[in-house]
Amino acid sequence: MSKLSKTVFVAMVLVLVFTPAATAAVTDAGLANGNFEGGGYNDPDGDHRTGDSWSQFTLSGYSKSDVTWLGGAAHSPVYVQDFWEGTFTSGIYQTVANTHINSLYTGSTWIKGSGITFWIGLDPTGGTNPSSANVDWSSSSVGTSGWTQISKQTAAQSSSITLFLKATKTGGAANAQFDDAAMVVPEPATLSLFILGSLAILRRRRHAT
Ligand SMILES: [Ca+2]
Repeated sequence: MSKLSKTVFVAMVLVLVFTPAATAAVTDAGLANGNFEGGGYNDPDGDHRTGDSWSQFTLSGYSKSDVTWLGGAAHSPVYVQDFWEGTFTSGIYQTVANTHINSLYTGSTWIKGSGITFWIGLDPTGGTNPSSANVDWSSSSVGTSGWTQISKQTAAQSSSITLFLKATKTGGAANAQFDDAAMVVPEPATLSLFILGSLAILRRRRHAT
């Protein structure tokens, strides 16, 4: 075995030894303004403000919404996506492009609101209809006066995937609030490419000697 081959072999062994840590690595799937610090816009009017890069939906009832300044009560710096007013099922969604088909995507968000019921959903086909049967919803979580994280994982089926954050309010005084939404994808592909690359170098060296 040449010196380079030995070096490559040692590198491969090291990679295999550290495989559990390496495969646990995740990468940001490209969700924008997940922390709601990036501003908002009227969707469709001043009573219904939505975080930039997100779109709003109402499935039933009536809600008002805003990107609300909560200061230190926000989960991350100061702003949250906020729903209140009557009884409603409302939420927001965002489609992320350049997904890898069959890769597992994990969407997550922090939720707050006593007695509010929350869900997080993923449409692995990239659709934007919250009523579609394609949306893979989490089980419901009832909010409290503190921040709780919920998540959902699904395998992408097209070149884009949509994250939905949904809340149902049936009474009470609490607002439905979201902060620090995220979408990540595990990256074993990088590791596999490295091993394949190392094997290719080894084979080339063997042929050369
Ligand atoms: Ca925030």
